[in-house]
Amino acid sequence: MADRGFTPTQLAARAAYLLRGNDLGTMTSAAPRLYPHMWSWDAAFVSVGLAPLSVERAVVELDTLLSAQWTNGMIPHIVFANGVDGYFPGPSRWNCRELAAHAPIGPDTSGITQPPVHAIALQRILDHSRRHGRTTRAVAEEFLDRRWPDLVRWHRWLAHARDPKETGRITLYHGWESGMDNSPRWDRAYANVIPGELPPYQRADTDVVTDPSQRPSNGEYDRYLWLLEEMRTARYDDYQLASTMSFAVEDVFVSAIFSLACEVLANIGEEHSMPNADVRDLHAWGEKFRKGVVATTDPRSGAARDFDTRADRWISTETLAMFAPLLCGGLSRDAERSLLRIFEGPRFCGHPDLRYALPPSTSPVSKYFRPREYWRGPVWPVMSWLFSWAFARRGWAERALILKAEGLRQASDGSFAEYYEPFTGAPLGSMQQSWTAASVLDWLG
Ligand code: 9WN
Repeated sequence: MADRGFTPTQLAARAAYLLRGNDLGTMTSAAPRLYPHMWSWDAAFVSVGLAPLSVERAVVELDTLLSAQWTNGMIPHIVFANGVDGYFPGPSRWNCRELAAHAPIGPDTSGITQPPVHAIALQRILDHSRRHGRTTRAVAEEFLDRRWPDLVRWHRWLAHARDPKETGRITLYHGWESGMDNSPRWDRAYANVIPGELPPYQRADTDVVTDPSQRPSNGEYDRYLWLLEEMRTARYDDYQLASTMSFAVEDVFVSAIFSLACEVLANIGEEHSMPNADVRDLHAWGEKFRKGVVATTDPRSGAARDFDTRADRWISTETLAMFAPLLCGGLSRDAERSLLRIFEGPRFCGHPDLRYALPPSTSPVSKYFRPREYWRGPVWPVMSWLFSWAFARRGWAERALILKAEGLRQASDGSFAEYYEPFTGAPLGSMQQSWTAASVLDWLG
């Protein structure tokens, strides 16, 4: 499958080696230098990649993450590795231990959340465990029994605390919660975030990625840090955040992920005879959030939109977010076909100048497109993986295979970059990014 560079066997070996290198014991750093801690959605994708290597180790990864779950149900976006420095904002800037009533007693965490992809990881772990003997299967099943209530609590928190207006869409109070930090999706919402007096700070990311054009700007960082100040003032209280944050958007992509994750978890629950009431709730949330996603779409093109609740304005962008309904379903046949045509056509994967037929984070024809700048254009391998996994689940085997083949061609340079320049295929951002290796391992597994 590789068109140059490493063969699939070599690539799999290197990906496994990378994950071992990034393994801090009971957590895998998202990347060795830029992100030396555990990130929530990274950890889920990482366990997808660990599962074919060791079901036991994949379980440990999710266990570590869930041990940092807040008492209100939130899974925090960062679990800080003990005694590891080198990332800003670190534990003292968040100060959750002091300020947040729901923060865990054990590990230090950030005070925000990230997309709920964890049920996907659990499913992959259970799938792999079935290929093994009784002992490994028992490890996966014991984990499921033990952590089921926590996973349901996580979903319940999202369904309630993060849908205060009951729209069937998840509200975010920080762009970092979307995982697509500086996507053009958030530009207008961020324009309304006016930083006041900020405690002094020094970025650490630009020491690692020394080309500043690949990272968010200083102006963007001021806003990120200002939102953090607002959260500290609200003491990270769900109720307070809903009324006081100057950034509050309904994220259609996270909502679609949530809908599908609810269905995945409900199916696991059914298969493993988990409490009926939980399974019922999960299906109901799956349905409610699918409807919430579809309600944002253009009836003809099927393209989805985010919503800025502070400005009371829809956010239409030519970014990955417009494809949210392809993840969770629910569109009419015509709208779905039309959205697939956009995904595969010249505005995205079929753009004639692309090096690989993979979805760029922002369409190359959008006026906001920047080919090297973080979530404003580059291709993110883990997003290609997510779409290929979701397409396979929706029964679109051929489409899933194309994404996988192209994703592997892109990865065959062996850098396992965080993101890639869409036209040249140049690796950008952090090298040896864990979730890139994990995507490759799942594809090759
Ligand atoms: C802030 C770890 C994380 C990913 C996010 C990605 C980036 C952090 C940063 O790195 O965000 O959370 O410092 O830029 O945007 O999706 O989870 O890989």
